[in-house]
Amino acid sequence: MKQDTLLLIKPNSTKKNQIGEILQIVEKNGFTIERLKMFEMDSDLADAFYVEHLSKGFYEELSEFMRSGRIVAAMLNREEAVAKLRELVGDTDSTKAALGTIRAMYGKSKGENAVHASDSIKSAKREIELIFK
Ligand code: 3AN
Repeated sequence: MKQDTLLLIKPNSTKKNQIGEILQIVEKNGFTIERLKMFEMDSDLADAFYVEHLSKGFYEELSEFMRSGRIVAAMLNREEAVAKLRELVGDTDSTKAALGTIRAMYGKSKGENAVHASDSIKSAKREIELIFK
């Protein structure tokens, strides 16, 4: 079934001029870019986007990082988009991400992991609404 999912290219990647390369990988893997937006997160948006992580020890670091530069959001569509994008993106910890995944190629650590990909159809809906509202 065709689905939409959300990809965020995080500030460390936009700073390194990797937007084009990452979008190209995504397109080459069968995703259609339906919507595209460049923006900066403020703390309210970070709190809303990462609401499930608000109470975690790493949240301040995560919020600060996500507010440290421009983000590119892409709404992507393809068959089984949510699972396929998670597969293409790789493990949260970039140092453990499988060879050939976006995080293995462009990420540095667990925090600075280059991109975000929605983890379920429900999260994808919520995150797309939040970012493209
Ligand atoms: P994923 O983005 O792979 O779904 P989540 O939902 O567990 O991973 O974490 C959301 C974001 O929070 C991650 N992309 C990462 O940047 C950050 N994060 C998760 N765990 C840690 C951690 N232990 N230390 C620093 N940042 C973390």
